[in-house]
Amino acid sequence: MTKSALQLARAAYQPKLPKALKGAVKATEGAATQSVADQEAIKQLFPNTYGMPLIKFEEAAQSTDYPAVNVGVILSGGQAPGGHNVISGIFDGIKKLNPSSRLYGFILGPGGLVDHNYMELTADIIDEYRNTGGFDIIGSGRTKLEKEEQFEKGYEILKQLDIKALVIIGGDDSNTNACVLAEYYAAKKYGIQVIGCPKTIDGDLKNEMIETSFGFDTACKVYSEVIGNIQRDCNSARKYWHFIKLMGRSASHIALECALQVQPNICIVSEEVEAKNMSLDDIVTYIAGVVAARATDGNNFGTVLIPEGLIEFIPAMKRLIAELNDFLAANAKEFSQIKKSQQRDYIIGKLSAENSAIYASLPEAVARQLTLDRDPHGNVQVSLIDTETLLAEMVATKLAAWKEEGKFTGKFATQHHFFGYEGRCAAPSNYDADYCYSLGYTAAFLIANGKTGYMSSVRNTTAPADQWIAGGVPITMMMNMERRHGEMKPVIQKALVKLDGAPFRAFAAQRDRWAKLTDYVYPGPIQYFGPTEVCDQPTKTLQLEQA
Ligand code: FBP
Repeated sequence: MTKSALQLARAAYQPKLPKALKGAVKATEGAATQSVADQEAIKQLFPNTYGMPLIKFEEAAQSTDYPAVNVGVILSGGQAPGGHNVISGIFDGIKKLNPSSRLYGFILGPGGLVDHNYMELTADIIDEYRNTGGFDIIGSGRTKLEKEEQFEKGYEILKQLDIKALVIIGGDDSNTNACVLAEYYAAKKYGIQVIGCPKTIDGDLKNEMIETSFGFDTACKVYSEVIGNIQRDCNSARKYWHFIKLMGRSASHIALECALQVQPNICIVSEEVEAKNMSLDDIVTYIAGVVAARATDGNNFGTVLIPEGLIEFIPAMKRLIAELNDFLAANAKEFSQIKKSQQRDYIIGKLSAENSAIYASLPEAVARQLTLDRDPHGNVQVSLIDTETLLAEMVATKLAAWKEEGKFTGKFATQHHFFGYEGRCAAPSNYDADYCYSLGYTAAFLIANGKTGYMSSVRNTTAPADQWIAGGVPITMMMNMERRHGEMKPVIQKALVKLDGAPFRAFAAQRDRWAKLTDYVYPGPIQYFGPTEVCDQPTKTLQLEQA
């Protein structure tokens, strides 16, 4: 494999570890835990893994002898910077505990376990991937591990390879499934431990015990670099409004973090839109108002950050999408026989009066996206909707009307961007490189201590790595019951942006100033070598939350 100069230098980087994991380690147990809600229901569904104590690793006076263990690892869902370091942390951790331990990777996600598609990860292979971005060491996939026959197929290969523990690196859904698998293997007394690791650039897998999901730090820094560059371009040419959509699925953490880093003129936060019951027109009016106000100062340029999931948080759009989902599911055949050119009118004629009016007001392309693109569960794939174009077009229409009325005298030319895939496989920042390696190393210790149904946890990460606190959190502790596909299911509670949280409050306190002034910040590219204040800063979100 040909390597860049940075890759070569970066391969030699030794990720930092919490002090407690460097020498001899002992596990201390806290009090019994409870799920965040629906305790009785969760307890009944997880009789073997409910109520377990929190685990904290501490320095021990003398080291323990551990038997060799074979461990399997799976990368699940969307890529996030640092996945390779989780794997190298697991590898180094199990080898430290017993050099005869072995690590197997299941190929292309949970499907690899079910289909018995695997490879042994030896020292040579691991060394090729240390501190690199991507999940390409074994690949990732989105197969859901949820059926008993999948668990049994998995058990066959785990038994054959004498694997005693499986680490699932994933987001909230994958870790929910890890917990269900841990419970299943415990109930069957198969002797296989299952440990989860918190991954997702979206930043929505976090709670009291999990400070952040890995990858959020690096991805936000990459997007902020590029937005910063765009803002400098924007402030140089002074002729475009840039509409920038940012990945993140439902939650607006990425958009909010980027806003805190770059100080754009506008950032929409989906959770606020929902809380204030805003309509699409309210959002458009707000943006147009800022554009018009800047125009009076002669500033016909600016930046607008838009979270990927916005559409689903606009209450009226949410109702429209829900009715469309039901209608199309029930009338799929009839709809498929309608000529493309007549589909829009057909839908307008079938929906309730309120939803029909909203649907009719949407631009042609967006209306089509809402009816055509469904995921395997029958839901609209919101990330495929060009919200940035939709908003820019609607703002242009509103400004044209205001111009007629003499309320807008400026110019309005737009550029559109969508940043998502650009950041998911970036070389992990020092924060993610260290955090991920520590998460993997912690997972090795959870395995050595016989734990199952736990998520690897590393906390206090705004302090120097030496002071980080490593341990394990029972996954059942993060669960509640939610309606999924018409049934109540136990799931890890998703963390959306809290409107009373410090990051949102910091943003809300400054946004009017950022709207009017041009006070852009240009973060520049991630730095891997250099002064610690340049290289090792955690996200603003984490700093504000932990302050
Ligand atoms: P995960 O939740 O699996 O980590 O995925 C994150 C994400 O990048 C979302 O931000 C985005 O909506 C989605 O994946 C895109 O999915 P895909 O990779 O299948 O295009």
